[in-house]
Amino acid sequence: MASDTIIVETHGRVGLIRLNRPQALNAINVELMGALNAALDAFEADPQISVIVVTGSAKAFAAGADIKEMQHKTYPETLVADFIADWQRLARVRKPTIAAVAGFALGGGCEIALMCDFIIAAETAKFGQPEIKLGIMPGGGGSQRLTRAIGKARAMELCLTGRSIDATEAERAGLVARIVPADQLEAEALKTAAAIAEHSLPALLLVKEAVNRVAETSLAEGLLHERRAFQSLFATHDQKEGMAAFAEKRPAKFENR
Ligand code: CO8
Repeated sequence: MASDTIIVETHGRVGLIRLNRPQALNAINVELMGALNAALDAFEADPQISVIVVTGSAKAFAAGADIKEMQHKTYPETLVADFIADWQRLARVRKPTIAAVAGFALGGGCEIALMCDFIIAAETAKFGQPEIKLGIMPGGGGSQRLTRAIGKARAMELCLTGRSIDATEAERAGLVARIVPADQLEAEALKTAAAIAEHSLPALLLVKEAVNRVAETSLAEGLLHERRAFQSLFATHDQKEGMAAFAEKRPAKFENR
C-alpha cells in the first residue's frame, strides 16, 4: 500500500520504519497501520534484512491511536469489523525488532513500542496509557504486555490514572532497555540493530522465540523448549563457524545472516 504515513529505509541488513504523521504526532490511523503491516511483511520476507527498527519523530514516537478517526465508531461497528484485531502484526514478526522512542509514546504508541523486542529511549521519551481519560481502556496490549514488562502494581497505576512516565522512570521500571541522548537515538538504535544483524539469523530467531515463550508457558516447558532450540542450532553451519572462529581467535563469518 503506497502511503506517506510511514517512511521506509534500509541500512545494510537493518530495515527502518519511521512513523510519519507529523500533523497528528504520529497518531495511528487505519492507513498508517496498513502501511506499517505491509512494510513489516516486506522486511520479514526480505532475505537481505535481519533486524527491524521502528521509530517516530523527535516530538512523538506515536501519541496513540487516532482519536478523531475512532471518535464516532459504534460498538457494533468495532465488533463486526473486529477493529484493531490486525494491529498486532508487529508482535508476530519473527526477526528481531527494536523500538527507538523519542517524545510521546502514549496509548497505542506505547503499545506499538511494547510489541517490539526491546525499547531504546531518548531522554525525551514519555510513556503512558492515557485511554482511561478518554473513557476507554488500552486495546493493543497495554493491560497485558505492559503488565508483563513492568509488573502489576506499576501497570495498574499507569492504566488506572493515565499518568505518563519519563525515560528515567521507564528504565527503572524495566520498560526500556537503555536511555540515550535524544540526538543520538537513531544512530544508537541502528548501531545496536547492525550489531545484532551480524549474528546468525537462525540463532537470533530461536533466541527470540525462546524468550517470548516466557509469557506463554510454564518454566519446565520453557526450559525444554529452550534446550531443544539450543540443540537444533548444532545442525547449522553457523554453529561450526562460530565455535571454530573462537578457537582460531578470529571474527566469525556467519553464512545465514
Ligand atoms: N489522535 C488524533 N490526533 C492527535 C492525537 C491522537 N491520539 N494526539 C495528538 N493529536 C493531534 C492533536 O489533535 C493536534 O492536532 P491539531 O493541531 O489539528 O489540533 C496535533 O496532534 C498536536 O497535538 P497537541 O496540540 O495536543 O500537542 P501537545 O504537545 O499540546 O500535546 C499530547 C501532546 C499530550 C500527546 C496530546 O496531543 C494528547 O494528549 N494526545 C492524545 C494522547 C492519547 O490520549 N492517546 C491515546 C489514544 S487512544 C489509543 O491509543 C487506543 C489504542 C488502541 C490500540 C492500538 C494498538 C496499536
